[in-house]
Amino acid sequence: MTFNTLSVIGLGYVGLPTAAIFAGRGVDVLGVDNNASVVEGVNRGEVHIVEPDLDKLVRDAVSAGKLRAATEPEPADAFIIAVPTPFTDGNKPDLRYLMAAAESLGPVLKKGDLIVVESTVPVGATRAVSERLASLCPNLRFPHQGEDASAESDVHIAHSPERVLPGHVIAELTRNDRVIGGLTPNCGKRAAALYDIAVEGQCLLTTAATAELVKLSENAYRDVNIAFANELSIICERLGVDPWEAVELANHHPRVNILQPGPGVGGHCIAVDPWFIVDSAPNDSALIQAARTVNDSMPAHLAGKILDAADTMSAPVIACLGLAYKADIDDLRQSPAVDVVQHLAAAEIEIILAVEPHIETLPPELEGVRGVTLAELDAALESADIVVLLVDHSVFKAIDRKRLDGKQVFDARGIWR
Ligand code: SAJ
Repeated sequence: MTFNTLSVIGLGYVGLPTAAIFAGRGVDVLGVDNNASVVEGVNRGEVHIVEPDLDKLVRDAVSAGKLRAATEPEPADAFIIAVPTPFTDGNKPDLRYLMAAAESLGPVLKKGDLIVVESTVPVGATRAVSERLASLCPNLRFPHQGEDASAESDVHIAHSPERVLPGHVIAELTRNDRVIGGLTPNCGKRAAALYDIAVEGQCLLTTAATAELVKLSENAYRDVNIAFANELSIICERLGVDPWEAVELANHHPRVNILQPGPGVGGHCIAVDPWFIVDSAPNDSALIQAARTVNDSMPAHLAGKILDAADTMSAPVIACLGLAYKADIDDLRQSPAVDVVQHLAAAEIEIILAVEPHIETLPPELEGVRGVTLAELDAALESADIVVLLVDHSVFKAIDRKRLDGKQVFDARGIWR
């Protein structure tokens, strides 16, 4: 079971680090992305995402001749699909990128190849990939078509969800245990042999459907737990109790571990994946749906409190510190902080100074929005009447509290208590 060549489809937050790590272990890796500027950048040894240690890993792999990139797949022993699986406006899984990636492999697939879907997908999607490819490659036998000892499939397909935490991707890619769900047991074994090259954690074998649900459950579990913390913070507010102190004290109990309340849940995973479960089981997922509603309601709740304060001032200047979806990263996807700023702008606040040290231009949602400008931290603190802390970036934790004197402060992350 040797893998001399690997192709990683999708060079984003997961695909690019994965490609670089396998290349670092001596595999000849081709990264495939339909964005030509990403491909050109990787071929120059450059990265387009902020992730600690990734730049050196990619630079070294490219200069060693082990990693290159292209816009179209080429034949390889194994393929890892790591493309986005967003949701539609109606909270339904959008599998267009996944299916397009699968279809792009049709022309290069051959007997003996392995395909691993790493993208987070609803239950049944890995099988759907197999079915789609079978219709494109009638001369090859695919795993959903049945496999026994005498008729092993020509192509092996498995799901092995990525579980890495942005900001810690390189360490987590190698150290985390991997759940590997083969469409057949043989598919699982082959995928485990691939990950053995790069992963120090355990490879835990199961079915594709179980692996799909496990990944969704992990993120839904976190979403539900954050929703508990957020709901508790609203209860605390009503009762005049400091929510962060209450959480900290409750967590001294040996079997209690409440997460941190905040302005809502963002990112491309936890705010999305629970919907994939809801879509598959709408009548059996009341708790998961309620958690989504609680977390999604947090930005409007916070904005309401800020606007109440703004109503007592004439022409207030509001500084919003942080636009990223969480601390010390540049990722603004589904960010509750952006949502809060949108609410303030919609209420016609004249001057909203958005401070986000990790970006150079406002995101599309705020670009050209009346009243909103991207500002430097010092200038924003200087002129603000209201300071809203939205993201617990290290640089904001270091702010001298005296600079907040005389200002109305909304600390949505509890860092200035
Ligand atoms: N958040 C809180 N309070 C908390 C923890 C998080 O409000 O106590 C908020 C964050 O500010 C952020 C959101 O939740 O807006 C999500 O952040 P996160 O750090 O919990 O998770 P992600 O989205 O960066 O990464 C998650 C991880 N999943 C789990 O921890 C179960 C990661 O391991 C997954 O690989 C990743 O989703 C993914 O790609 O699915």
